[in-house]
This record gives sequence, structure tokens and C-alpha cells, in this order.
Amino acid sequence: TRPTATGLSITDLRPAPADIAGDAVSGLSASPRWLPSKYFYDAHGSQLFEQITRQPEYYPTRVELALLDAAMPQIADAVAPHAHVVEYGSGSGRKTRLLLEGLETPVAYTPIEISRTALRASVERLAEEFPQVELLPVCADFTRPVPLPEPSRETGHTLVFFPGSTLGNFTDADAVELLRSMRETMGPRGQALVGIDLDKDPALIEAAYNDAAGVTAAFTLNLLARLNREIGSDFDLDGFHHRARYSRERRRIETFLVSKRAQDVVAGGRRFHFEPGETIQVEYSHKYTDASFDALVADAGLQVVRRWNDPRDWFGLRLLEP
Ligand code: AVI
Repeated sequence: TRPTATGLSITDLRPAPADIAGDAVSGLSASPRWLPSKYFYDAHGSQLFEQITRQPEYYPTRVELALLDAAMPQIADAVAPHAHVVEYGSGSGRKTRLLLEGLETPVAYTPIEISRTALRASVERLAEEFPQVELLPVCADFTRPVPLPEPSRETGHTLVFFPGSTLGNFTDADAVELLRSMRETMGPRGQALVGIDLDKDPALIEAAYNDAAGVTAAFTLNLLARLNREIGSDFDLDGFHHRARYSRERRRIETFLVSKRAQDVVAGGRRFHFEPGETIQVEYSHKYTDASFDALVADAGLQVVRRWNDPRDWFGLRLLEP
């Protein structure tokens, strides 16, 4: 653990650079090529993601924040008291603030976040705003099992908070695995509050991932900048462009980096050749129906016990229990 400026300790379980190089080489060697979207979130990538959430086309954050605010009294009634709130991929903490304010008696809060910079900034603000809540931040990749810190006061149960439809960034098989590990983390008396982006008009969804200001494109390309910096690859950022399309059939945004020309790239000590138009798949953002989400949850041994949607049925919050 390493203390922050305000003396808070962050448990550091960040993936080592060797993991990033290994993942990059195996993804770039695969056919079709791909890179894991979790590596978007270095310090700059997390800032760019924050900017995405403020773009007019990117509705999920605005709609979820309004929904969380509106449904909070009912959520507080449905959540057992004295919770240890554990958030996966906590980012800036805007939604956390609403949740911690709305729950009457949260005892402890453990954000699990891969970006140390984003984690430090968010817990330092939360420490000032919620002095009665014990903050136990963990810098880690939440897709792997994370040992939870033990709060110093007794808690009634664990409430996993997983907003933002981040679950949608996983394939269905990986989402089920993550939900299973969430079930283990929360224990037999635990609960999870999960945000899901709902299936809707493809034009609205595609616009959200192709904002006019080009922030999403910069976010996607930052993945290559990060690899260049951290594993010494030599991607030419001007040699690739961002492409995000909605597949109605698979109910997901599929995001690619597309090679603009024939080129060679060296990464992790290996040379990779790209033809013009050749792609690297970098992200999925699945959108859900009640049926598709309930099926995933059931596969993980969980059930939806409460549902809240915004008035247009664009975004949903679901309370899950074992
Ligand atoms: C974090 N995650 C839910 C975002 C999404 O909508 O899939 C990441 C993102 N990628 C491009 N824009 C936003």
C-alpha cells in the first residue's frame, strides 16, 4: 500500500507491464486481431473517457446519473443497511457520490480501479465529502479476483456497485465469469447494483460512439500511444483510424482501429504487417434487453430482484442477489 497526499492508503495490485506486452503480442498475433479494451484507461485515457461522458452524443452517463438520482429513494429502501460498498472500475466517482449520499448508512467504500491517477483523485475528493465512510481503495484489474480489504467496523453486507454499463465491454462469456466473481465477492447475503445500457435505435447508439468532436476517436487511438510508451511499440498514430458500428444482430457496438495503409509495426519484439483497411478489434459495448440480461445473470447464479429504467427505456439499473 502507498499513501496518497491526504494519507489514504491505496492497495496496489496493478498489472505489471509484462502482462500488457504479453496481451498485446497475443492479440496482435490472433486472427482477427484484437487488443483488450481495459488498456484504454491509463491517466490520459481516463481523462479522455471523462470527456466522452460530457459529449452531447454520449447519452449513457447523463441518463444513468438522472436515473440514479430519481430512483435513489427506492434503491436505498431495497439495499440492506450498513453496507460495505465495493465499486468495480470507479472512474471519477460522480455516481458513487449519489449512491453514498442516498444510502442511509454506508459503512465502508472500496473502489477497485485500474488507473491509479483516477483512483487517487476520486478518493481524495470522497474523503472530504464522506468522513463517516471508511475508504479502502484498491488499484487493480477487477477482471481478476481481488482480495477485499477488511473494514475496521462491522458491516451488514457487501453491495457491489457496477454502473456505466461497463459489463457491456465484456463478451457474454466473460460477463458471466465476472458476474460469478461478483457473486463470490458479495457473498450469500450480498447484493449488486448494475447499470446496463438498453437496446434502442441504432442511430442513437452509433452517434454516442462517433461524437462529432472526435473525443471517442482520440480515446481509441490513445491505446496505441499507451502501448508505444509502455511496451516500446512503434505504432504510427496517424496510420490508423477509429471505426465504431452497431451490430443489431449481436446487439453491440464493435470498435476497431483500421490501418490506413500498408505498414509494419514492431510490438513486444515482434513485427506485425498491416494491409490497408486491416483492423484491430479494440472494444465491444453490448446493449441489453431484459431477456438477454436476465439470461446472463441466471448463468452466473444470480437473479434480478429490482429494475429501474429511465422514462425512455434507454438505460437501466438492476439490483441482483444470489
Ligand atoms: C466504460 N464503457 C462502459 C464505455 C462504453 O460506453 O462502452 C467506454 C466507451 N468507449 C467508447 N466510448 C465510451
